[in-house]
Amino acid sequence: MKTWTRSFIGLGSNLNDPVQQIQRACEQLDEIPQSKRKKVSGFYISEPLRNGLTAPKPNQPNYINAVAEIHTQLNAERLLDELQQIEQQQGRTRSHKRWQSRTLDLDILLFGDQQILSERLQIPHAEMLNRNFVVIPLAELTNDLILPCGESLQTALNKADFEPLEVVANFRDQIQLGTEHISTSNPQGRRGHSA
Ligand code: A4P
Ligand code: MG
Repeated sequence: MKTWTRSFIGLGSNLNDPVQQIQRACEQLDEIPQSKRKKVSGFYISEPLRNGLTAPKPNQPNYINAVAEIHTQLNAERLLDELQQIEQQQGRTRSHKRWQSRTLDLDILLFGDQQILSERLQIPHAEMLNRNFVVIPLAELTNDLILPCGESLQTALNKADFEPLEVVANFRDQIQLGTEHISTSNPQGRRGHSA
């Protein structure tokens, strides 16, 4: 029997009705084979990242960011394929320019307790602990997470002293987890698709 991995996905959008884009993307996460969406954070509004401390604020709209927890039997590269397909379906275009506005960006933040560095993937996501729009929604979903580096998410959050963020919407059709207990690296999905 294949094992289940708990993964956290970062969602971001700043084009074409971002709240709607994130809502749709969360619904699409449910369609990924051999996977099950479990929880979605609130939808937070955040200013576009500056490319360096002294750089001016980029001339682009604010972002909506959220984090979703999914459990999957796929490996990380297959999961990335599925996420990129969802980005494409929602009109994501890519240019050579870094950090361009986008209808949808889906990043794998964490994949169980795995540390991956390949041509296509860096997990944990390289910048996640520096970004309030990642750490704050992630902490909303799980308060006892130990990162693959051995540090707790709570410690990382306390150290960073982030600017607070405002929740502007919530995911409709939130799944309640109840008292189910799941370990970080090898969770048992409640109703995963069969392999
Ligand atoms: N890739 C490597 N690791 C991963 C991973 N863990 N998850 C590779 C997903 N992809 C990963 O990504 C480029 C390549 O990264 C992929 O082909 C994949 O193989 P991309 O989505 O095409 O490009 P990108 O997202 O523009 O690049 P980058 O540098 O990853 O940007 P970020 O870090 O995603 O930042 N401001 C706010 N407020 N909120 C935001 O969400 N996002 C960005 C983009 C900038 N400013 C923002 C936000
Ligand atoms: Mg990306």
